[in-house]
Order: sequence, then C-alpha cells, then structure tokens
Amino acid sequence: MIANSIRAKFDSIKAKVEAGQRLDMEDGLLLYDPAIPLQEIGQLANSVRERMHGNVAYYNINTHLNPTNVCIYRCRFCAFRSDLRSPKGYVMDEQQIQARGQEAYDNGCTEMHIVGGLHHKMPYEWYRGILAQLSDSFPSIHLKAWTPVEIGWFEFLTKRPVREILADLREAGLGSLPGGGAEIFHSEVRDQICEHKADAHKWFEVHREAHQLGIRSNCTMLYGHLEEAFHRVDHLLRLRELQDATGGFQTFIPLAFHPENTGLGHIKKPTALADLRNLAVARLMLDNIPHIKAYWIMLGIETAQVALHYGADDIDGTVRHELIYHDAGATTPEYLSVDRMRQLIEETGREPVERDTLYRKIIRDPSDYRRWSVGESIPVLNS
Ligand code: V47
Repeated sequence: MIANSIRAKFDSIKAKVEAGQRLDMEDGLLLYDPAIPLQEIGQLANSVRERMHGNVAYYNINTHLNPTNVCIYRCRFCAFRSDLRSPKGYVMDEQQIQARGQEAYDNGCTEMHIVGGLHHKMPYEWYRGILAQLSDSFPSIHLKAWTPVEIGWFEFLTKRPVREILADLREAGLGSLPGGGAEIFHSEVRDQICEHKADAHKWFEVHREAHQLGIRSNCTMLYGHLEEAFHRVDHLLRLRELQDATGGFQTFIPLAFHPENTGLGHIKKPTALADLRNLAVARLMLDNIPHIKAYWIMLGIETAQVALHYGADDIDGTVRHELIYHDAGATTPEYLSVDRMRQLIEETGREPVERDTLYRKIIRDPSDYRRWSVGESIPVLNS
C-alpha cells in the first residue's frame, strides 16, 4: 500500500507529465522512492516514449575500437584500464586499426565507437591519426570518438583550446562524441570514484563547445556505486540544462555499474528493477533529449527488451569488440547478428528501425547489405 501523501505526490507528477510539464528535483527524488511501484513509473515513462516515438525501436550496426587500454588514471570503477608496464597493456598499431576498419566495413557497420585510455607516451597526433586513417580508408563509417576525458587530455598535451581541438578532430574525421566520462557529476561522488580526471565543468565545456560547432553528442550516467538518488537527479538536471541551451544531445544512456575486477568490487551489481527504474526516471526527467538507450551489452538482453516498454526507444547496436563491460564481468554475448537484433525487438511488439549515429533511417541495398543509403532524419513525434 502506498501512503496517501506519496500517492498524492505521484498523482501530481502524472498530471504534470500528461500536461507536458517539466519535472523538478523533488519529483525526481519521489520517482526514485521505492514506495512508488516500478510498474507505475514504467507505465508513465512508456506513455512519454510512445508519444515521442510511437511503436518504433531503433538499433544500429556498429563496432567498438579501443586503441589502447593504457591509462594514466585509475578510476575506481574501471576494469578496462592498464598500467603502462603491465602485461595486460596494449597499444594498437596502424595495421590492427586498418583491420578493424575493414572488418567493420565488411560487416556493414555504419558506426565505429572509439574510446580508450590516456596513454602516458602517445602524442595527440596518434589519437588524431586514428580518425584520419579510418576516415580516409572507410569514409562511409561514422566515427563516434573520444570523450571529454580524452579531449581534456589533448588540451593538456597540445596546449590548444577545446574548440580548436574539436575542429581539428572533425577535420580528421570525427563525426560525433560518445556519452562516456560523465559518471556522476556531483563532486561528493566524483571525488571518490575518479577525483583526478575531467570534472563536471570540463565535461560540460567539451559538450557545449561540440554542440556549438554543430557536432552532436550523447550523454550517460554511471549508477549503482556510491551515489544516492539526489546525485542521480542532480546529474539528470545538469544534462537537461545544457540541452536547453544547445539542443546537441541525441541520446541518454544510463550505465549500470559492473563491479568485477574494479576497485569497487565489494559493491553488488544493480538489479534489473533498478536498471528499469533508472531508464524510466531518465525518460521522465529528460523531456528535451530525444532518445533513451537501453544498452543491451550492459543490461543483458532480456532487461533491454523489457526496457523498450519502460521508456527506452533504442537498444544500441550489433556491437563487436566491447571491452569496458566485458572486462568488468558482463556476460552478454560479444555481438548480435542483425537478424537476432531485429527479432529481439519484434518479440517485444516493437517495430525495429535501423538508424545511423545521427538518427537518420538507413536503407540497405537488398542485394548487398554492405551498401546502404541514408534516409531522412527520424522525427520525434511529440515531446
Ligand atoms: O564512461 C566504465 C562506464 C563508460 C564501468 O555514447 C563502466 O552511444 C559500468 O560511455 N561498470 C563508457 N560502467 C561507455 C559509454 C557508452 C556505452 C554505450 C554507448 C555509448 C554512446 C556510450 O562506461 C564510461 C563509464 O561511465 N564504465 N567502467 C564498469 N565497471
């Protein structure tokens, strides 16, 4: 039984959502209150999701590339990183990167998601060169690359301003920025999990500059570690504020903490119920970000399927070579075939639509799936 006072507050949130009004910090905290049944929040988030996207669920054909795992930082939540001299450490050479690009092309990928460590010895030109090499050889593949953590490192290496670096990377082939490095913005938590790396101010500066240059980006939130509901709502409100100013975010991806092999290994992985609540709360709070992604690699396939009825409209891509989650104990497959991806979406009653990174419809040549054309931008129906 929900207490009458909580029921009344939830009813007022429902009324606001139905009227298209914005939710505030107090509303967000209530949505995270376990007294409100998940199903009710899910239903409300689903109504917004269907208002915006109808019955469609998006996916793309993509691959990951992590050119090095060697990193100067030691974020407590990260199982992927390596010390410079550790046997685990690697740095890819040009041939390996070329082979990855070729594999992506041969598999009909429209996107490469490129992130990695901040290597002690590799210069800015090495990072830039990866984009230049791939975009010269495979110009049809969109390069979604480098987070504000890397861009901040490039700023340190080159002593050039963020805007100039972004413009230079775009010239080399950068298409958009992925959502990583956001973790939890609030310093009460950030200082405990990654106090050394790009702070919230730098993260927002990079995305703001990118948006002002016309470079689109994604955003994330890492939950299920040391943060509390207040820090999560604060995080969402900060993202919403930048989006009001620039409109450059495309997708929000809540990321569940995976504890294995990390400095926070004593913490339990969030439950599927917590995952679904985070997706639903995000859909309700982020009224100005068009897409909410249920990243199947991180959620598991079944939860990602359910998520398509809890606020999410996208389940990311076919994915290959994902390391960040698999190093931290994810047991999801390494990749999904396109047929399987479409089937998983259809099983939920949704209609699968292939998109590119910028949410334009992809039209495949039926005689050769590696050939495609880009259709129109997919409209958000009614936010
Ligand atoms: O920034 C690192 C997180 C992020 C762990 O833009 C961890 O489309 C859980 O940003 N457990 C990188 N999370 C992944 C990312 C992403 C993923 C999918 C799509 C997009 C997109 C972006 O992963 C990091 C960090 O927040 N992370 N280690 C871990 N042990």
